[in-house]
Amino acid sequence: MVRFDAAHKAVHYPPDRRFRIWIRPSILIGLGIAILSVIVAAWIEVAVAGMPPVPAVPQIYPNNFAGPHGFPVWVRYCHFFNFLFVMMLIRSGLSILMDHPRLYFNDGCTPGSEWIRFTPLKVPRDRIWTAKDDARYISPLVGTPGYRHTIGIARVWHLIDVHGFIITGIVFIIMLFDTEQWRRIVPTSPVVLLQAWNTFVHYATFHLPPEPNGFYGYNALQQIAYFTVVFIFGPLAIATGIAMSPAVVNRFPWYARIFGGRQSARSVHFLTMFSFLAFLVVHVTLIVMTGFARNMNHIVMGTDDLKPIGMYLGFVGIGVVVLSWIVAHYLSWRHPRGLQHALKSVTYPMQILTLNRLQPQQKYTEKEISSYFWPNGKMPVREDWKRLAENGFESFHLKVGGLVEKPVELSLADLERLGEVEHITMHHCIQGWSGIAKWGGIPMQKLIELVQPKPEAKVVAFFSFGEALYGGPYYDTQSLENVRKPQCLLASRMNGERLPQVYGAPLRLRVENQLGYKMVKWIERIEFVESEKLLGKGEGGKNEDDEYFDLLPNI
Ligand SMILES: Nc1nc2c(c(=O)[nH]1)N[C@H]1C(S)=C(S)[C@@H](COP(=O)(O)O)O[C@H]1N2
Ligand SMILES: [Mo]
Repeated sequence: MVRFDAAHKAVHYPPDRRFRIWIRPSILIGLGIAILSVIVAAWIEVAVAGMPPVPAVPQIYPNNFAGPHGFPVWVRYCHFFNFLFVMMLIRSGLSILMDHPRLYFNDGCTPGSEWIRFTPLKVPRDRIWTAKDDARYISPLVGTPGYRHTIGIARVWHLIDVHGFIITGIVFIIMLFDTEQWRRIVPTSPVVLLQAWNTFVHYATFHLPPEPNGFYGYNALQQIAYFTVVFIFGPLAIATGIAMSPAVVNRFPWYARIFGGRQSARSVHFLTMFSFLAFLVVHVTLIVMTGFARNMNHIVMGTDDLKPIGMYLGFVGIGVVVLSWIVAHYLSWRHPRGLQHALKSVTYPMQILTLNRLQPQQKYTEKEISSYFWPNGKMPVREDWKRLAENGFESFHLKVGGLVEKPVELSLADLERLGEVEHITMHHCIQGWSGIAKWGGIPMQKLIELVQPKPEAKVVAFFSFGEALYGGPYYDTQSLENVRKPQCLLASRMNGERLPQVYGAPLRLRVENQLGYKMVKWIERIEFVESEKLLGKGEGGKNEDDEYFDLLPNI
C-alpha cells in the first residue's frame, strides 16, 4: 500500500471502496438468451443428428505439410510483446474506466441511462454530485496505477503502451502477408464457417474435437477466433480509442457516429477489452488442455516436440509481464513527474503536428443538446466570488493583463458588446463522460484583438475563483495559437441562459479540441505570458501540476 498524506488519501484511498457491477437487466437477459440458445441448438443437433464430423487435419490445405506451418521467430516475439502490451493496456484502461465507472450508449451520459456501472452508487439528485465525486477505487493489484482518481498516470501508461501495441500489430500484419503465414489465420472458404460450427458443437456439448496440432494448422473455430482477435478486436480497439479524441470528434463529428456516438465508442472500446480478456481465458484454458508442453514449445521455441523447455521459458515470459506491472506500479508512485514528461516527449511534438492542427467545427442541433450535463470541480468558496454572485455578477470585472499592449477590465456587459456568438458542441471530460450543450460568449480572438498581445506573449493563462482538488487556485493555460481557433469562447451563457453557478459563472473557457479540464470555470482573470513554465509548478495548469495530466490533451 502506498503511503498517502491526508489530502491524497481522501482522494485515492477513500473509506468507501466497494465495488459492484450492475448491468441493465434487459441486456443481461438478452445476452443470456442468445448464449443459451446457441448452446441448446448444439445439444439438439447432437441429439437429432449425432456429433458432426470435424476433420483432424486443417481443412484449408488438405496436405498440411505443403502449406505454411510452424511459428517463425517474428510470430513468437509479436505474441509475447502483444501479451505484454495488451495486459498493460487492460490494467491502465481499468484505472481509467473507474474514474467514470458508467458506460452509456448516449452522449449526454444522463445518470440512470447507463447500461453497465461499476459502482454501487446511484447519482443523488438532491445535491451537487460531480464526476469527481463519482470516481471509484480500484485495487492496484488489478489496475495500473490503481487506487482512486489516478487517471493522469493511468493515461500515461495507456498512451505510451498503445504505441507498442500498434507497432507490434503493424509488424505482425506486414510479416503475416509477407509470408504465407496469413493463410493460417485468414479463413478463405465459407466451408470454414460450417466447420467452425461443428467444432463449436463439440465444445458446447463438453467434447474435445480432434486436435489438429497447431504447428501445422488450426481447427476452423480456432482460425476464426485468431482472425477475429487480430483483424477485428485490435483495429476496433484502436478505432474506438480515436473516437474518444475531442480533437478528432470536434473536427469530424461523423467519425464518432460510425460507432453510434462518442459514448457508444467508449462502450465498444470497453467491450473489445472484455473480448480480449474472454479470449485470453479460453485461449489459455485450451492451451493447457490440448497438450501444454507441446503448445508452449510451439509459441516459445518454435519447435514441435514435448521437451519442457518451452514451458519453463514461457513461465519466465509470464514472470516478465507480471514484473512489468510491479515496475509500472513503482514508477507510478515514485516518479510520476518523470512519467508525465515521458509521455509528453512522445505525444506533444506529434500532436502539434497532427491532432492539434484540426480546426473544431461542430454543428450539433438544438435537439441534440443533452438534458443532463455532469458538473465537475469545486465551487468557489471565496467571499468576493460569493458577493459577486449575489447580484448576478453585475459588478464583476474580468481583468486581462500580462504581456499585452492594452490591459483591460471588462464587465459582462462590456464583453457582450464585443459580439457574442453561440455554438452547440460536445464536451469531453478526461474521466470519460461527455455532454452536448450550447455555449454563448465572445470568441477569444475578439479579446486578443482588443488587448493586443506583445510579440513575446505565447501562452494565455486563465485563473479561477475556484480551488483545485488539492487546494490552491485552479488555473490552466492555452497556447495563444490555440485560443485563436474557431469555437474557442469565453462563455457567459449555457443553453441560452446566463451561465449557471455550477457550470462556471460568471465566465468559463470553451476550447473544443481539448479535454474538459483545460476549460477553466469561474474565471477571475486572464494573463498573457511568455511560457507556462513561469506559472505554478510549470506544467501548464493545476491538473497538470498536481495530477500529471497532459499539457496538450487532444485525445
Ligand atoms: N475552476 C475550475 N474549472 C474547471 C474544473 C475545476 O475543477 N475547477 N474542472 C474542469 C473539468 S475536469 C471539467 S470536465 C469541466 C467540467 O465542466 P462542467 O462542470 O460544466 O461540466 O470543467 C473544468 N473546469
Ligand atoms: Mo474533466
